[in-house]
Amino acid sequence: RHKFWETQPVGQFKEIGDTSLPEGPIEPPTPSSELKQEPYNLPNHYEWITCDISCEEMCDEVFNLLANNYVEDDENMFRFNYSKEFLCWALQPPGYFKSWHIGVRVKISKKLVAFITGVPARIRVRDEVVNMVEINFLCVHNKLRSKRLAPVMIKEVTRRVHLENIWQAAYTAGVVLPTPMASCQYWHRSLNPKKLIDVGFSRLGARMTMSRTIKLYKLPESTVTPGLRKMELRDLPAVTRLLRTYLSQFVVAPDFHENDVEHWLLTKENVVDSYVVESPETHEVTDFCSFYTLPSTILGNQNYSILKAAYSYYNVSTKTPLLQLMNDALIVAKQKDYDVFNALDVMQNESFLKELKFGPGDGKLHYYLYNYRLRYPLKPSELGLVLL
Ligand code: YNC
Ligand code: MG
Repeated sequence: RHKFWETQPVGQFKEIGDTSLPEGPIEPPTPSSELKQEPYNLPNHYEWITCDISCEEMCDEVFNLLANNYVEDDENMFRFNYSKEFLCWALQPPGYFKSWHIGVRVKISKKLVAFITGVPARIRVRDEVVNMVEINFLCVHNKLRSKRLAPVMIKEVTRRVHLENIWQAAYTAGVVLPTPMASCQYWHRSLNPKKLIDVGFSRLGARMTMSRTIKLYKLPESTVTPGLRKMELRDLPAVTRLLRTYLSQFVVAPDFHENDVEHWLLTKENVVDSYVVESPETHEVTDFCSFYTLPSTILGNQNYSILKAAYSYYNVSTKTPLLQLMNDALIVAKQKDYDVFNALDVMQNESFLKELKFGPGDGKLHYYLYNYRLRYPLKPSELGLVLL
């Protein structure tokens, strides 16, 4: 039973397989005169705040809340450690609303104890582009769990999103809720196998020694594709064209314009890295690959405290085989001292995961839409969307 989610405009478990239900919005927009103008009530002693993430002290507080209380793996060995630079980037895309960066404080001590965010995004579903919010960074302090604060956080962000005339949302979670539009899996490619084994991220395979394992994951010192270089501002038109064409084949994907690509894909040191292949002959940009940087705190290890992870973001191959492009991405990540390269089985990623020695992770990442019904759940390969 989902006491909260049963009340929300999302596909319900009991509707699965009911092909008579139409695709599209589940409920119509509320007339603006009927929109709730005041915030939802919080338990006594707590207050809402709107976070100015560009303010250093505020960013520090959010960083600390998440670093200590955000997502962990099932065995509580690792916890996401989004950097401050990453948070500033993730929360301030073109057209963002400060009012969608929501915190909860203890009234007396002013301690930040909960957080949720939304950022605007145009997401295409089949042939319709929908203005949506992407919800992320929902976090309730460890000590305040299971008190039904999360539903209040979700209702408040929904209210504030509605005030901007937006009625649909996209989000991902490790937990199963009503009802995933797709269920994806993370795959991991060891770059620094010794450290990954030492910290318990991976295990030595059967009949494998450490030295054989290191040899197995060894990569060339330098990339192999002629013309591979960092993406620059001047590449924006070409990269946008490549991405738009590539993403058009998926059922659900972002509708990126040049200003979105500039924000989401232009390299930001230690946040997002993008590479293009510029043909040495024609100087045409023919391929593109990117990853973002999301370290994890290693909980309770004597020798290491941070796992440096790269996450595959958007990749487009037209001339360079995707396998070779991604192998170069691995080489770049290795050069930059990442310990592991992660990728979901979305888009065409399955075509290179096994061959490039990625191994399947445990646990799933479920993708959701709010107030938008799809008739059937999608295969991961039908999804063209990566959320942070
Ligand atoms: C979750 N991750 O099922 P029912 S992902 C959504 N997303 O409701 P309580 C979640 N709902 O089942 P706690 C959820 N996790 O009774 C739990 N729920 O109907 C539901 N963890 O609330 C749950 N961050 O406050 C149940 O639970 C109800 O104290 C229970 O708080 C949950 O950012 C949480 O994993 C996750 O900080 C805050 O466990 C807490 O446990 C925590 O009693 C560690 O809540 C960090 C963590 C989640 C990362 C993420 C995406 C969130 C999407 C939220 C939904 C957005 C909907 C669209 C809104 C805009 C609409 C428009 C227009
Ligand atoms: Mg709670």
